[in-house]
Amino acid sequence: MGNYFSNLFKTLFNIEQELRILILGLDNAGKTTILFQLQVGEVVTTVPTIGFNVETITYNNVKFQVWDLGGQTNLRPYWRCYYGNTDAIIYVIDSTDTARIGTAKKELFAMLDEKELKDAILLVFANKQDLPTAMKVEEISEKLSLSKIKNRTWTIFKTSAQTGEGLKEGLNFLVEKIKNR
Ligand SMILES: Nc1nc2c(ncn2[C@@H]2O[C@H](COP(=O)(O)OP(=O)(O)O)[C@@H](O)[C@H]2O)c(=O)[nH]1
Ligand SMILES: [Mg+2]
Repeated sequence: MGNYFSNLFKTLFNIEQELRILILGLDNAGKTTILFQLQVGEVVTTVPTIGFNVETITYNNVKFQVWDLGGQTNLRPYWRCYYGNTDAIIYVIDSTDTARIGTAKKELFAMLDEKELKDAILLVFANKQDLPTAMKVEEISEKLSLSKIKNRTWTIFKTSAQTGEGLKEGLNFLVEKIKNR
């Protein structure tokens, strides 16, 4: 799988411009697993003094940054340090977490409200689709009210960070949209 993504990245992200992609979602959604599944570079974890982890991988001109949403709302202002020039947000949902889908929605719309993220493409990953209790992608779409998102390119993919399902398709979508901007 590692090689596979490396090759994919070579062809997909072989673009001149710098790209910044945020991978966000509640804790336990599968963000770190996705990062490792991509295996395109070393994952560097930094803990800013204020106390939330930011994981970063860089592949050529593409930089992915990951942190957990939810939890302490007083950290929110510090997240802004990472928003600048964001091309895309990959929003990861634990499809088995029916209890927190409402929180996931609230956090998503709070992010989309951020002025600096207004031009970012949104890619939602309905993750953990390999598990039998996973909600279907349509249900997640509905519970997140994705159809209410206007003035932004967005889509939702079913994924499994475990098997790799859907990750390639998702990244393909991103690259196509970014190229056509
Ligand atoms: N079955 C299954 N487990 C997953 C998947 N993605 C992540 N996990 C598991 O869910 C837990 C949380 O994943 P992690 O990547 O740490 O979530 P994060 O908090 O969003 O970074 C770990 O035990 C992962 O192995 C998936 O697609 N399928
Ligand atoms: Mg993590």
